[in-house]
Amino acid sequence: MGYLNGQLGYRNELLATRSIVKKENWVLLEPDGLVKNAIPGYVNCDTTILGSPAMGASFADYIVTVHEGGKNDAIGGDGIETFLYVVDGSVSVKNADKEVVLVKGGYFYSPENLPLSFAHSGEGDAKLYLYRRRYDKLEGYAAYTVTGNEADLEWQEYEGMTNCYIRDFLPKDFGFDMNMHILKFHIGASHGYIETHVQQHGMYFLSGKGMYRLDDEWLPVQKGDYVFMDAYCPQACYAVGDEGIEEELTYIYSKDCNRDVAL
Ligand code: UGY
Ligand code: MN
Repeated sequence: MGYLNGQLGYRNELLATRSIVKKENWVLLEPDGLVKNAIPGYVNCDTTILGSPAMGASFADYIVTVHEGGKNDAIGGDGIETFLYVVDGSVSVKNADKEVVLVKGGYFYSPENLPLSFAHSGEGDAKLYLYRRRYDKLEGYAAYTVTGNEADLEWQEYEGMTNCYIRDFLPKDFGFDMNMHILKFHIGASHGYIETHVQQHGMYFLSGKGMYRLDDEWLPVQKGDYVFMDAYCPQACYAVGDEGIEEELTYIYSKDCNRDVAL
């Protein structure tokens, strides 16, 4: 079953997809073709696993549609850190430290020793982007619960360019072994150079359209797509579209940080 479009049965067109999987290099997943994964603990939720170790990622990423009465009472803990971002709708979220109601743009980071739970709230379905990863401990430092709404985070000019901006979700603190960010490109904006770095990314496109360079290919991407980039995958993009009509290109992405190479 095509999960996000709910389409069943034959289609009029020839079978086709924009999804491409190059394990241990990069992966592009378009929404059409994603399936529901039955995962213990999720009640009244449609859950799709996007990034995972099966493609080379050190983390797992999910899109979760939370229906009325939907919940999960325990995600993470036991060495697994969790980051939850509300793409749409509303959920209540808590761990042993904090309890909040999050709306669109809301986020919650729960450290490796604290399982997190969420439950549907408000009207209509909620849509969550969820990240889990085994925490990389560092002697003398610890991560802690962080929550808020991205609308309250400052947009910073991105690497000296005046038409692209970044928001960082987690504090600059060696207690954190990863961070989540949102990048926003006005139409026509781009990265200043093709990045090549050791960190991996899982990336979910929130709005707009772009041409993304992944290794040695340029690929069209748009709202609803998911991209995984493995270590050292060359990467950059241009935001495209008709100014005034199209939305800016924005995506939320994870990046590991603050640790030396394990040898
Ligand atoms: O932070 C980053 O590495 C980010 N600029 N990468 C990316 O957008 N592909
Ligand atoms: Mn990057």
